[in-house]
Amino acid sequence: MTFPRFFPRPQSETGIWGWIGTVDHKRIGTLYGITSFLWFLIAGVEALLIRVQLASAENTFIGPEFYNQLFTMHGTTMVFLVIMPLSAAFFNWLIPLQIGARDVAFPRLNALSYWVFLFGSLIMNAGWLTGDAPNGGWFGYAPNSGVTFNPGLGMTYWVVGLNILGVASIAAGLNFIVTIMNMRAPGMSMFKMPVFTWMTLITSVLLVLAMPILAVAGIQLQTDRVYGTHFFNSLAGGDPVMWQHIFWLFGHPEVYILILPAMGIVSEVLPTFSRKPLFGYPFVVFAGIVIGFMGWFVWSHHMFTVGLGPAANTAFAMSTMLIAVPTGVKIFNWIGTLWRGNIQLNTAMLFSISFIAMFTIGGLSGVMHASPPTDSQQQDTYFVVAHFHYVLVGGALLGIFSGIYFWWPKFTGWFLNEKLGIANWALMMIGFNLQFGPQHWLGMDGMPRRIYTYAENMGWEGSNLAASIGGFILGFGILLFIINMIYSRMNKKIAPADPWDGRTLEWSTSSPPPVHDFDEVPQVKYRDDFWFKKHPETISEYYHNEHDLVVEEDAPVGADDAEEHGDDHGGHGGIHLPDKSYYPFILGVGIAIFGIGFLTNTYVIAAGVPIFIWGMLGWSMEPVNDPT
Ligand code: HEM
Ligand SMILES: [Cu+2]
Repeated sequence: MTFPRFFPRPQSETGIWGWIGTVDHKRIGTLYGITSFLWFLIAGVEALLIRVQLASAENTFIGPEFYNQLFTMHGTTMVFLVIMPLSAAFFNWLIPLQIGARDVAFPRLNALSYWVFLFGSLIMNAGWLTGDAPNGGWFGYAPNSGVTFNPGLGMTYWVVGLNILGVASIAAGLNFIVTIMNMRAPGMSMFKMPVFTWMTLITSVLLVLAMPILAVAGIQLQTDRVYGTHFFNSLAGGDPVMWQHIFWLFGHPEVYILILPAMGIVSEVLPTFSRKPLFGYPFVVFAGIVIGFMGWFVWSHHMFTVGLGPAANTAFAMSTMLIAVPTGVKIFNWIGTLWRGNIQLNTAMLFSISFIAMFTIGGLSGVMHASPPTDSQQQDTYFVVAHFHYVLVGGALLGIFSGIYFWWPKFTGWFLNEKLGIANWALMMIGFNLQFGPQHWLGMDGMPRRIYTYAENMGWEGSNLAASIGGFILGFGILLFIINMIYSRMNKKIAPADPWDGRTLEWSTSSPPPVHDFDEVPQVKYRDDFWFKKHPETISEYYHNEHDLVVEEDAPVGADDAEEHGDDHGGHGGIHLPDKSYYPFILGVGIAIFGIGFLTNTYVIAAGVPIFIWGMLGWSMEPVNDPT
């Protein structure tokens, strides 16, 4: 059975329609990267506006209304539209390349994830255009986020956008789980996978389990706001504290969704530029799994001051302190990797080493507020702001920048400039520490979060001014990165396939890789297979155990094995590649219109439905490859 086609299937590689119809994981990765970088700049400007306002006491540059919108959208954007999709850009680009596959398991679903992410992000930000941007904080606490205290469309943009973004994340998570489980090159057993692939797998499992929880809270809030239900209204028998439980039950696994990809990145960069394998690979992997598991049992450390009682607080304090153990294990393994390594300090490496240091500071302040009495002093102060910026900027973002400098030559075929890179790194590090270091003291001194100004006699001006100057230095660091991209593109220094003497399979194919990634499906024998094949003399040094050398019999066979399929649809001589498709885009448009309906009226919801069904039916009846 076929579904009538209203226009021909996309063929062209280039032009706007080539991008809209693409199902190539590398191009989708690029789309994710560009889109989230643009959101990064917008959220950065929001942050700088906040810093201008707080630079001096009793400043009147920004009023309280606008200030609420700024910190809400800064946080929401950085979490959902920057760190998560930048990580997704790396998943997309790297996972098939690292496991020796030709694409992800479900290429069209992958395209759908991107389009849904794009539309969700636009809906969430649409409030800026109507002057009605979301203003209830990135955690959207009830009852502040309900219509009673927050009329207007602001938080409706937020919750509708969030619900749509959740669809993208769940689809992407499923896609990468299936890809990693089923599409690894022959010989690549689980414990021969690169660590970045492992961390992507764990992150994907967390996404699939955590995003539906957020969706529960999100749908409840959405119906509260749009249809007048009372999930979080205590007067009508609802419960505002329930929002906090559901949100943080999602929210804490979410922080690991944000950090695990960066941990995967530094676990690739550090060994490469220390010229030795990752120290304690199984420990790093198991620590990741343990973090992914224990992350589910700590959520109420965000609620120590809610009044859940001593039993609950004790339990969550213990679980929170425990989760620092696997985190510490990883830190020791990274340091162990550097130990006696033949260290090459380039931009990627500097970012990775800084990641270890900054993330450790953030982890330590985390353990401090793992103690409820301590936290009762720190909760809702700038101390917590300092904590999560050390883990998110000092951790996740530095890791991502390390990855950008490391894999840029692979993605583009040319290098980023090293001198500009090091200046970029130095400015970011100085600015970052100047901005967030003093916030520890401000928090200890009692400065609350989310206040738009403070009195002169509080003694907070010096630290706030320092933080604001730091913010601008950090901003200049980012500006240098942009200059670096432009400069390096204009003065192209061409990159070979394997510029860093890399360890994993992505370095075995050309830079940038061909559409079909690998001319021949790689055969894997070792962990860090590519490196050991280049340096066979080092094998005996690291593989003492005969068993490690045996290729496992039941190792999965690449699903795209050319000989098995032997078809020629992609035109690459026996290499199987899926054809392009418009349906993911159409389905994405349907979902977006459906969502916009909740912000406008029921007719718009109804208008979204047929487009949605059209996309779904067309997609399901469209063969992966048209018969030629
Ligand atoms: C050693 C591991 C960690 C521990 C023990 C820890 C502990 C905590 C605790 C107890 C809080 C609540 C503080 C309060 O509101 O009073 C908190 C807040 C927070 N943590 Fe961590 N944390 C750790 C690692 C991380 C990581 C890796 C991330 C993200 C990458 C992260 C992100 C956050 C965020 C975003 C908040 C604030 C949420 C908000 O109120 O807006 N933490 N952390
Ligand atoms: Cu937490």
